[in-house]
Amino acid sequence: MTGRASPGAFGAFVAEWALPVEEALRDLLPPLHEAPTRLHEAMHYALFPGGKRLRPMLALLACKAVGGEVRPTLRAAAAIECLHTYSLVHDDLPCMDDDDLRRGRPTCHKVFGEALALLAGDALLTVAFEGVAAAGAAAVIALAKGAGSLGMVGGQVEDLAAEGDATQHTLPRVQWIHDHKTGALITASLLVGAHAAAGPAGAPFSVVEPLVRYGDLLGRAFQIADDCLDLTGTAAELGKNPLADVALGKLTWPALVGLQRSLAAARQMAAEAAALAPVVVAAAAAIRPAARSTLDGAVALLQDVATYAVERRR
Ligand code: GRG
Repeated sequence: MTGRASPGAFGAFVAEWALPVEEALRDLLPPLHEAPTRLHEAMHYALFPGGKRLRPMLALLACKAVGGEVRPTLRAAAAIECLHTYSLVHDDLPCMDDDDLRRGRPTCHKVFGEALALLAGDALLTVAFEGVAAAGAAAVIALAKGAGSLGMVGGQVEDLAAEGDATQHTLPRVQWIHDHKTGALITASLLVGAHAAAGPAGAPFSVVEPLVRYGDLLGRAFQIADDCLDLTGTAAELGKNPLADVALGKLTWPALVGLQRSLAAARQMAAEAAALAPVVVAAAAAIRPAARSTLDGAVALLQDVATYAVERRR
């Protein structure tokens, strides 16, 4: 993962797993030369080169944090990135946010046309469920719930509805939208990793509960930081057009309380997430005492990624 703030243990973790994630993505995707080639080109175009690959890293990190083997979880982690990339492709469409720049390149529909971009998104969503099946039924359910109408898609619906409607512009409303549009998939990524580590029965409630609390705070902090970056970042840093939220009249934290208070809120939430890191790891250690030595480094990893979520520049 590139970008200025990728500190400490998490930076090292990303350096270790970035290439295997790329390999798992290529493994999961249909090859470019397979018919229908234009569709597969559009899928590859949207995925490579990627963005930060945060969600697959979160899945791998959660797997490690609950005492699992990271490598067998790569396919499920790659699946989450496919699903996330579908959401970006659809989010950029003219009927959504209508953007022409993503990950430093023209958006998928600008290159392949709207119909093919829509279908490439559909195919990325579908292949994601093929990939996550490797992590077991609990992981599939977690991903479906996080990505569906009660999660990401539901959040997107309300995000669009709030555009330009000042009556909806309140902090509880923006928080709800962030929790669903962004937080649900971030939490689901962690859950996929935890369920993959746990085997067929999935992770127990004692692990899931603190992990969900951690993920929800991380997701909130991440999206507030995203709203702030829309105001302070450049197209070169972000790989997408800055000031897009302002242009669309989006409901954002900075629009409601200003940039400085938003950043302070994001940092506070990241600190609260970081404070939960030992709780998550202790819950994992309670059910897997044998894994205690590998769990030692996991607290720092979970804490570093919380810092990264708010201090990043892209
Ligand atoms: C079903 C027609 C249809 C559309 C769905 C689900 C959806 C459209 C949109 C999802 C909502 C969305 C795009 C939320 C934004 C979340 C977010 C902050 C995305 C950017 O994530 P990063 O910064 O991006 O991790 P990279 O490029 O680094 O992966």
